[in-house]
Amino acid sequence: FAHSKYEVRVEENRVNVEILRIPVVDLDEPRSPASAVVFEIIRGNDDRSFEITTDRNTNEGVLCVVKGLDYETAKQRVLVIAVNNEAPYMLVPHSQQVSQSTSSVTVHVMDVDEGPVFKPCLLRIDVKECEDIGTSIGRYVAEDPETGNSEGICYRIAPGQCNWISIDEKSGEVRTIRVLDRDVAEMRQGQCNITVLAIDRNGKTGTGTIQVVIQPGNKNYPRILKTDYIMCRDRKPICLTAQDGDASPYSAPFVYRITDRNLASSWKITRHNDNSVYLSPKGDIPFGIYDIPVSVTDNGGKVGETHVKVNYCDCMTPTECNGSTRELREGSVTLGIWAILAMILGSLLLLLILITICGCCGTGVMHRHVTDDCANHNLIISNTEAPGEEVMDHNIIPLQTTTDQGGYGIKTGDQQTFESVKGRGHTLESVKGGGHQTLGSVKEGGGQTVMDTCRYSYSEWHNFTHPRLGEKVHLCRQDEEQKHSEDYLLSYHYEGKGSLAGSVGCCSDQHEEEALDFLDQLEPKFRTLAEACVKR
Ligand SMILES: [Ca+2]
Ligand SMILES: [Ca+2]
Ligand SMILES: [Ca+2]
Ligand SMILES: [Ca+2]
Repeated sequence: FAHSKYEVRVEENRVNVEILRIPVVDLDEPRSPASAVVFEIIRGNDDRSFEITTDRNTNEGVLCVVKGLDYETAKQRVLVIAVNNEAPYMLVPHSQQVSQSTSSVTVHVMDVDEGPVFKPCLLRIDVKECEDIGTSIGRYVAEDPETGNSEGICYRIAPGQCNWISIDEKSGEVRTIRVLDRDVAEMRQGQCNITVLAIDRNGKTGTGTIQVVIQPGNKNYPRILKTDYIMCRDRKPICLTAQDGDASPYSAPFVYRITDRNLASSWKITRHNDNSVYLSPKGDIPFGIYDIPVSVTDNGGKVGETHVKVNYCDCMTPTECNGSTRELREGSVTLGIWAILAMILGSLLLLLILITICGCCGTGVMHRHVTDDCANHNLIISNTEAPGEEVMDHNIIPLQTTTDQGGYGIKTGDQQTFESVKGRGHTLESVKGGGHQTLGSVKEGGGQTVMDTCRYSYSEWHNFTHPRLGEKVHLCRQDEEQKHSEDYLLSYHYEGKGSLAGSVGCCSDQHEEEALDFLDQLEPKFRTLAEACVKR
């Protein structure tokens, strides 16, 4: 070493700065391993704040600060540095050991005004759930390193954080500014880290962190969810289960108790598990509805009372247990849905039959005695807003005939009757008046026109309708494009298989009444059809 003592100055808290270069003198050949030197700090660097390296070009030792020094802890540091060659010393036999060359370095740490320091830098504060707003939950203070106390320091909460707490500017006291509740969406995590600033007189700041942790509280009392029960003659115990919105330890295990003294003497509760119990009658009790108040206590001591309604009944006749219990109410609702479905299906079936009947009569090849009764079977399709009985037959005078997409209109005073070509082909003429109903059907198929009328009961009607039917037949015959004829042929839908009657068209094959026995075995949906076409 050129010198045995060095003194340097460095500001506190600075890191990775070179503070000293230490030259050495070596008489060995330069730039050889014998002259290359290695420095070592052999004392005063227990905290490893310093490091020394060798500059290969100059063979100087370079002393650096690698960790911030603290003026308040130590104002100066004294290091002892040793130097060696990379190559071991070659000792002449019987000579003295070469003494190691050392040098001491005194490092003076210079004071810097620093911001206040929180102790600890992270403070955890546990808060019970649902405490009142403004509850003091702790104190968080910082010290100014220069003064060693908290005087003159003011505290703030850095903006843009969870808005749960406030800190007193002077005292550092921490209070809640909201009701902390883990059920609130933003508090579901149950904790939040909040950065707090401390500012000293000179405006230097230091930061610390408060970790607020919401401890679950006993907010809810347990309740029995299902309260309506039926108990039959077999007296099978009822399982009561309570629920509590809290987490452990403010939830299960629950303690159940019948709070009504009279009922407690006739009913008993036996434990099933932490959550549920069995409720059963103690001795012989009469059938009837029992309203049993049951209190449930959670592990935190919070009590909730629920009324359990037990319908103790014979269950031999189901109606006996009806009406007062939830299950049965639900059952009847289900039944209601099926009833509605059945009604809809029934309506559709009725419509189907109606269409089929129209089709059957419309074919006109059914040489059955279709009496005037046939008109009573759903065949009157009329938009009539009829005056009814008082309108006499002779009042019906054709005033106006319009052709509108195959439909005719007949006006009879205030009474309007429609003759309509319905669906894709069957012509239905319906006239209603004075309680008399008549049906006229016209069909054209494959160029052949067949006209069939159900038997007219009244000659007046015959006189009136005959010329009109003739006109209609004439119109049908005029249709040479077959388009209309096709329509007539497709007068009803195929209704599936399985019927003994096969199809409605089979009616045309039956010329004798005796051969129609199959009508007795028709499926229900064809029965009305059969009855409409056959007067039995
Ligand atoms: Ca310091
Ligand atoms: Ca300082
Ligand atoms: Ca300061
Ligand atoms: Ca609870």
